[in-house]
Amino acid sequence: MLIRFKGHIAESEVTDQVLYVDRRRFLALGAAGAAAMMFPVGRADAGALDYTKGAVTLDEKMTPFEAVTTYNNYYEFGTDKEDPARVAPGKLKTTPWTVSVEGECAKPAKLAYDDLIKPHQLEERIYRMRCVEGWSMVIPWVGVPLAQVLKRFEPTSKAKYVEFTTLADPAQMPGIRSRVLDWPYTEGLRMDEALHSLTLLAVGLYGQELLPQNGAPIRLVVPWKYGFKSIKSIVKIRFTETQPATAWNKSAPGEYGFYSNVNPAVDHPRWSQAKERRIGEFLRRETLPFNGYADQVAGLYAGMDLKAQF
Ligand SMILES: Nc1nc2c(c(=O)[nH]1)N[C@H]1C(S)=C(S)[C@@H](COP(=O)(O)O)O[C@H]1N2
Ligand SMILES: [Mo]
Repeated sequence: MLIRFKGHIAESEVTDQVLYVDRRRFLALGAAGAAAMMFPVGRADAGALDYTKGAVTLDEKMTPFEAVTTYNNYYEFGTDKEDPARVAPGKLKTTPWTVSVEGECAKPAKLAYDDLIKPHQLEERIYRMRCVEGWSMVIPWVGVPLAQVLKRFEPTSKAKYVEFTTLADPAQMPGIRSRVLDWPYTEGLRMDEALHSLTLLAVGLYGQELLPQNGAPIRLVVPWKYGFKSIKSIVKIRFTETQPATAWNKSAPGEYGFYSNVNPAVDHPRWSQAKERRIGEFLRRETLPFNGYADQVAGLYAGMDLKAQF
């Protein structure tokens, strides 16, 4: 049956693909064993990074590199999970890369990747990631806390939010011919969320530079929010006084709010959010409030009705 694609779909609709990834992981762990884990497909294409092991870690099994880099959402390269890994590496040109930092700040600037990132010490952060579709991964990101980067531009007292924008180049991104979203992909955070110590500007995973399908060369990682807040391949960061529009909220306002905190008590209108499937596992687990980061972030939302401000 051919159904019109409407955007995100429940994990239960894509189980075949999940199991496919799982089967490949199983094979990788068999005969090839440790070698496959240390040198999985794709690792040779990207550069090794200099980073320190961060203080933030997680006592959960990491999702294999193979799954993290082949089971992706990056609609600019197509809406199937395998499209980004198949299409993005040959199409997305990540050098040179410039990020424009603008809006309510004393020191707006357009900076090349090196000038934006190199002044900072990179660290590894192992985070649980939860997609709104109902699947999750554990990913060892490499990056710099976003707060450290933002402070260099001296946001003014009017800066209440930060808006992020992904590249939107039809020559590099065949997926933007489809009108599934209103391009460019944009996202936003409240200033206190952006400055929270868990919020990461990621440039790598598993110790090496991000591959195009994961949002090279610079993407956001906000582990207590649904995955779509973690915007990829950022070309613009803008400080704003008012709440910025976001791509998913514009496309389906009844399904995706501005906050999008992981919340098992608030169902998506088309499916439950109570459980999730960790990629590589068969049984679903309970989804945790704020994706398990409630101790660190719940205070940001004190006094808010999280059912109304979903
Ligand atoms: N520009 C852009 N960023 C994006 C997306 C996208 O389609 N375009 N998909 C989001 C969604 S739905 C998820 S779950 C995560 C997936 O990140 P990963 O593929 O690196 O795991 O990226 C997010 N960032
Ligand atoms: Mo997602």
